[in-house]
Amino acid sequence: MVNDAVTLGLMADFGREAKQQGFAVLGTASACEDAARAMHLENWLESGMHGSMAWMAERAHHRRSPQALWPEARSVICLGMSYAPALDPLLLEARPDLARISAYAQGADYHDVVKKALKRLARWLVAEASSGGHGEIGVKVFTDTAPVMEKPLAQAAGLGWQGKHTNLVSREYGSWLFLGEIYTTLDLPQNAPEPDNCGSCKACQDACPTDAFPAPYQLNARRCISYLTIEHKGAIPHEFRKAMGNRIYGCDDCLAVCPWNKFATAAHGHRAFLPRAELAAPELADLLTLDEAAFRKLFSGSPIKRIGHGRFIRNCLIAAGNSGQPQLIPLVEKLRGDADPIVAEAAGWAAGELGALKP
Ligand code: B12
Ligand code: SF4
Ligand code: SF4
Repeated sequence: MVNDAVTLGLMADFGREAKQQGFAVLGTASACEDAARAMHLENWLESGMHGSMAWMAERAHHRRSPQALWPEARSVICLGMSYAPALDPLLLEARPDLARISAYAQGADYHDVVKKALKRLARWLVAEASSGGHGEIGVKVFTDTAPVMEKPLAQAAGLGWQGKHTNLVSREYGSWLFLGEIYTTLDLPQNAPEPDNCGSCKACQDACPTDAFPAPYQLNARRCISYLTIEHKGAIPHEFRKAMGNRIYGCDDCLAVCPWNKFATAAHGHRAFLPRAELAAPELADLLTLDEAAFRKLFSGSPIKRIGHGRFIRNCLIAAGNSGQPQLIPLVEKLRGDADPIVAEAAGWAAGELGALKP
């Protein structure tokens, strides 16, 4: 039997190791089900707010709690890696000739960076637990893609709270944390959950260009530009096209306006997420000329490659239609004959929008 002091010592060493692996913050939560959390997920799915993300519903029975996914799990170690940007992500709003790529996607793909760091840490934990007398322990690591409710778990582990925009906000690292977890069979002491510090603020809700929040703490993904540009496969619904402006991949608006970000500096950011020069403020004209091979080359190692060439060009065409830049017309016209009907339709719309500017 291992005593509490040994476990606390192990976790103190683990904390140091996590920092070495690039994590800014960590905490521990229970793997048991939380009824309110599971109910909110159920309500959200029942109301269809997940849109076409069928994978959210398909494994909802696993997503509802850590033990539903892995009954042997006893504790969840939640970790956050910072990608705090050096520049305000809203700066490019006034530059319709340039495309806006969300801050999280201007550097390396976090799925790769966080997953690798989690695996290294999990291996360290297994080895140290074994040599420290805990015997053989089980671990599983996750970031983003698994059926795990990462934000409420991180709140329970004391990393921050779910703000009214639904993302986790940290007192120290603001809105700019990627989340990852290690589920383990180890019984670990738990952190106190972080209380909600939003107060009467509603800056994030007011900032949303598509009115995607039916109520505080609830997001209708079908209206969210992040969903429309990344997850949605068909034509972009007309009602959201103007509001998308020059955002071609994701959206940072509700995060960027959060007052808690004044404590998050770029110095906190992991260097893997420093913006690649060619992705910080790309010219729309350059992006519209990318063919499939050039798209793959430019976005190798970036999360943007996941949406594929067609969806990417569709997004750029919406931005072109919103740009008021008649010099883009020849590039847009060329894409009207594209074999992909979604691209061809978006090109037709953009040409109409730009043509309407001509006398
Ligand atoms: C699906 C998904 C999306 C969807 C839907 C987002 C959403 N809010 O659900 C879309 C595509 C829109 C999206 C967008 C983004 N995402 Co996303 N996404 C996810 C994913 C895969 C699942 C989230 C989920 O479980 N949603 C289901 C809902 C029900 O859960 P929830 O938001 O936690 O809801 C809680 C509250 O809203 C509350 N609640 C619900 N109803 C009610 C009712 C009342 C009355 C109350 C009080 C509370 C309440 O309870 C729920 C449970 O606690 C996670 C990864 C993961 N596995 O967790 C990443 C994740 C949330 N995304 C992430 C990021 C970075 C983003 C973007 C910022 C990317 C971008 N810049 O474009 C945007 C942010 C948009 C936004 N405002 O949320 C990060 C967030 C990190 C953080 N610090 O929080 C995550 C955690 C990925 C990661 N590993 O880092 N995302
Ligand atoms: S990411 Fe953009 S569109 Fe989505 S909820 Fe936030 S502000 Fe609204
Ligand atoms: S902008 Fe205001 S309401 Fe929104 S998450 Fe930040 S503190 Fe909370």
